Amino acid sequence: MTMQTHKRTCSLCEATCGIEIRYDDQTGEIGSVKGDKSDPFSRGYICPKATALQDLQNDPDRLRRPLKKTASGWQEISWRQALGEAADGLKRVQAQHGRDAVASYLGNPNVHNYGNLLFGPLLLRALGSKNKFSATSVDQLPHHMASLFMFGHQLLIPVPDIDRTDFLLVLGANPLASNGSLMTAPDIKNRLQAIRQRGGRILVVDPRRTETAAAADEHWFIRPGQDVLLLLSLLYVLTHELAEQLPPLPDYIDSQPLAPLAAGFAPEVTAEKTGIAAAQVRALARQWLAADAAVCYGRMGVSVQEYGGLCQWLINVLNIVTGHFDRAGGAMFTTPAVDLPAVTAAQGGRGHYDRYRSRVRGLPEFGGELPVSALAEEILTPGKGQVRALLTVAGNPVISTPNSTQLTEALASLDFMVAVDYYLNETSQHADLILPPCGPLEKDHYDLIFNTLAVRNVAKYSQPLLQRDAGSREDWQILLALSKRLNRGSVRQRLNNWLRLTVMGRMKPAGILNKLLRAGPARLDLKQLLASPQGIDLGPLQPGMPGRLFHRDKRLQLTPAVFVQALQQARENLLAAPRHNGFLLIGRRHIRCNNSWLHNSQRLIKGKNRCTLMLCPQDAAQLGITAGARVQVRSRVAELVAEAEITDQLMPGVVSLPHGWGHSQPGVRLNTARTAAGVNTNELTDDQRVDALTGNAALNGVPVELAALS
Ligand SMILES: Nc1nc2c(c(=O)[nH]1)N[C@H]1C(S)=C(S)[C@@H](COP(=O)(O)OP(=O)(O)OC[C@H]3O[C@@H](n4cnc5c(=O)[nH]c(N)nc54)[C@H](O)[C@@H]3O)O[C@H]1N2
Ligand SMILES: Nc1nc2c(c(=O)[nH]1)N[C@H]1C(S)=C(S)[C@@H](COP(=O)(O)OP(=O)(O)OC[C@H]3O[C@@H](n4cnc5c(=O)[nH]c(N)nc54)[C@H](O)[C@@H]3O)O[C@H]1N2
Ligand code: SF4
Ligand SMILES: [Mo]
Repeated sequence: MTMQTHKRTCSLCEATCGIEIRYDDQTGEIGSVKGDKSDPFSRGYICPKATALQDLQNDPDRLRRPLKKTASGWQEISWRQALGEAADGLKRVQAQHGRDAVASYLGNPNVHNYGNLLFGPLLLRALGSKNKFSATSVDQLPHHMASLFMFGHQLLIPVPDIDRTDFLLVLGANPLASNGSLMTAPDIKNRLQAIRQRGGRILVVDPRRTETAAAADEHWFIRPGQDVLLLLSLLYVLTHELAEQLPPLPDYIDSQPLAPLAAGFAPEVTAEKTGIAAAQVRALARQWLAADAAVCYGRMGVSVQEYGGLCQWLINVLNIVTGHFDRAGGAMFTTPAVDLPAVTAAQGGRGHYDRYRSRVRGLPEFGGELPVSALAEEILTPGKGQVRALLTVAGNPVISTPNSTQLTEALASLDFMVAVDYYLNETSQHADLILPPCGPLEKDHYDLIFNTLAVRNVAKYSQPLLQRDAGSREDWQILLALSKRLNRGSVRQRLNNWLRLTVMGRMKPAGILNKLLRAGPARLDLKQLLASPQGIDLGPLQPGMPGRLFHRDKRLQLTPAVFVQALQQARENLLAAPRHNGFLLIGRRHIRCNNSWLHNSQRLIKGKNRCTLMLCPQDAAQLGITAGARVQVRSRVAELVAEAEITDQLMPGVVSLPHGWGHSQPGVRLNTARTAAGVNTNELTDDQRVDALTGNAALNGVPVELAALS
């Protein structure tokens, strides 16, 4: 036996840390997973999840062969049978009820899997259904919308240049738990500390004093869902009181006057609703203007709430009008080795909005997808165009999308369902067929998406560590095989499609990647990446305006009509007196969890219960709730019982439950009692609460009532 070292990127979250795996080259057994000090980006940092990659690889519950649901339970079947029956079932439903009768849902791990990113669109095209859904609409949809209208491409998302900023304003993000999002920045803790060490400042605005808030210079509580008012009040002060200090707008920017947009939102007006005093807002506006390099960054807390679209637009506006955009230390764009915005633009994929709407509720399409909050009603509401079958790829919407009970009911009513997933879990248990891809260490890896969102330009390719066993498939092979079987149209179209699919299949993801790298701005190729398995540093982010814009006229739209209109429509509501006097529920993440699917790892799940309902001491005292007590939590759509954790991290009137839990359902094949602990907070979240502009789910700020149980 000889122990060898394998370098790769951890693909579990957005931070893209370099890892070094020691393994036995005879048996493939893994000895250790450590941070790779030679990775130029992550410099040896890893979080506890990386070591769980081996648990995922070795997990006896991870499916190795396709499963078919039969009257006598799940049966392992061959790939040939599974792929044939999956395609036939989808075709049958479409033949009977039309193309839109088959819906698809793509989950978060697709963006960590470049094979899926390259081959997934082919399968969706083969299905040809308008009912496409994904985790985007419980996540970053508002960022895409702001980028599309302001910069001309849904994927051209500005990244906070945290390595060079002096002032970081964080709204609704907790990178110390999440390791950063739409800001790929491994070892975020040290990167944040470095801001303070060079004399800079971090201010966190969050209804909870999070791990990130505790490590910042300052933390302000804000009432959930009121960030839009904070941003408008900042804009008010900047445009009404400090206008003469604002730098002139660069001449590539089109804007209508900003002062009238912010009129009426003086900090005195917004203070009552946000809970942030007028004097604080004024001081912040002044300090912001005075800072050499400042950047405002907002994530899940401001994206998945009722005004997520307006928030992400206003964050961009704030950065741009104060001159903290497209320059070191501000909000900047990447120039990744595979220039994903450019590649997708060339294929007509800059994005679009509201070309059609969902059948039942009329929610707008974005980029060819409908908001997933509408999925259950599209299945449950009879009529022409009703969804009768579903394909999920790397997604667990039962746990991850709002009103889980309704979605469970909907999935149980489907005529046919296929899940491409590792696990027999809360979602895939409803499938007729489960098609499991190979393990995470049995495939190659390149970050197409996260290099586009990284705080430095870097490139790194990882080869498979372990050989796939002969009977397993990679995700992209499953998607390709299904696409080929679903191929249809005229003879000529079928032939063309078949040729294209065959050529792409022969190239494999790595061959396509090689082409994309060579066409990219750094003119790299796979050979160079293979020679540097620790990764290649391509330097800090570079200014690129206006050339980087994707609007054909190379102009930046600061005040796109859709946002201005949405603001006008929301104005009355925003300025109305607060209506809800009860509690508001928000979410949270923990460093040892990853959405819904790493709870089977013993090393991650051990320790005390993490799925607690956090509330502050005053609220607990008022309701007679003691630490560890069982609390009934009721929303419009459901009620559940959770264990109380009393902590002054929470502001009064706000309670927090993490998402991703609730694995105790009978049909699920996940092994331990610990895994089964916890409740599913998305039973409480409401499919009817969406951001009216984007259709994104409003998972934060859900009105709930609490009662102590004896
Ligand atoms: N209340 C509340 N709800 C939330 C959130 C919140 O903050 N609060 N966060 C939201 C966010 S940001 C997101 S991204 C979504 C996530 O929503 P989803 O993506 O639907 O859920 P995940 O838990 O990530 O489930 C991933 C699934 O993919 C499988 N899987 C993992 N890796 C692979 C792979 O390589 N190939 C295949 N085929 N399958 C794989 C797993 O077994 C699991 O079933 O949840 C959202 N839901
Ligand atoms: N360990 C771990 N890491 C992860 C994940 C995971 O599940 N576990 N998931 C990954 C995924 S898919 C994503 S998208 C990212 C998300 O990355 P983040 O956005 O950094 O993650 P969250 O912890 O959800 O942070 C949201 C913060 O918003 C706050 N908040 C809630 N409501 C409001 C509000 O109305 N206003 C304001 N200002 N704040 C509010 C919450 O208290 C919370 O601190 O994390 C990724 N990384
Ligand atoms: S932060 Fe943790 S889970 Fe995320 S990439 Fe790094 S090691 Fe992996
Ligand atoms: Mo996410």
